[in-house]
Amino acid sequence: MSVSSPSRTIRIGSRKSQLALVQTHWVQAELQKHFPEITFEVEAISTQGDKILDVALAKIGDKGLFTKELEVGMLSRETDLAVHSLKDLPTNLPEGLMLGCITTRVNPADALVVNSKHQGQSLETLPEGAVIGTSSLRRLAQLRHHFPHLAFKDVRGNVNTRLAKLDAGEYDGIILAVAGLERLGMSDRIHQVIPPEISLHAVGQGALGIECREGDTEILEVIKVLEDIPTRDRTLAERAFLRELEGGCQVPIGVNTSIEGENLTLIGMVASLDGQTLIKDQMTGETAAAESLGQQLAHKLRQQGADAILAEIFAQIQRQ
Ligand code: DPM
Repeated sequence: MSVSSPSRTIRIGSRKSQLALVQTHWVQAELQKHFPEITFEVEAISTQGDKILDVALAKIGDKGLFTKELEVGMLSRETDLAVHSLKDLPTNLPEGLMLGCITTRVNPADALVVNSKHQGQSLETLPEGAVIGTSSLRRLAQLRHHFPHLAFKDVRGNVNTRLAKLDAGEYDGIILAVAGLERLGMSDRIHQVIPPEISLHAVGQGALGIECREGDTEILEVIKVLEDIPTRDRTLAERAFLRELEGGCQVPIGVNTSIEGENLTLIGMVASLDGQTLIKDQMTGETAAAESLGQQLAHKLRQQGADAILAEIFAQIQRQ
């Protein structure tokens, strides 16, 4: 059936969390604007990551925890595409599926949200032993490196659950992505936007990735209208860097990218969980060779000891 066929329905798979649904409904509305003759339907699907809430994310460690059920839906043709936070989409996709489109990135930084008793404080000024909630090894390692006076505790659940735990006093502060809070209309909870000098963001953070069946030219033609080329170049470099370091979604690897004219600069870091060792470097190259730039930076960090850090972390997680 052609794109212009009047009876065409395209089905979009989404996770059930509020944030996932906000993101998917945005994609649905944008596509609907471009293709008024097509019907776009959203199918909300529970993923493993939404169900297992009592085990630390790093321990589960499974790549694709938040994406697998959505992928099965596409392969069985119940859905035609899936909308993901790009940072939750593994760098290697199952056979038969592809990353068909990357949308415009919003602010990719991390944010500190504090319990009301700490209004006026920042990461620097929070008292000794203040408890910061995060399940991200990347955030943990970088914040430990810069703020050894703080204590860290795992926090799980969706954004609303985490905020409720913070407000109930279980934590003095929690770290969340600026992008998620903004999309949920909760920008007022952002207490401090953490600069890249302190916390390099996760690969793909702040962008959406639309996954579809490989070679599904009809769907590719539709979703292409949402593609943002600078974001695509930046995140392809970031994803190549992560892929080359063999990192799953739960490793202390952070990045930052910027584009100036034809040039793309990629900053990358790998840190040990105690924050003691932090390897960070950067490279600049042509945007046209974004993926190769990511691979080269990964090799550069390897030469500086990144492999040993990642091997040690993997062993530590297995022992837990
Ligand atoms: C991934 C991580 C986290 C999510 C790890 C990381 C955060 C887990 C945590 C790969 N996925 O960032 O180092 O802090 O406990 C996630 C969020 C968003 C997408 C929430 C968040 C929203 C931002 C976006 C969970 N996935 O990071 O606060 O769409 O980029």
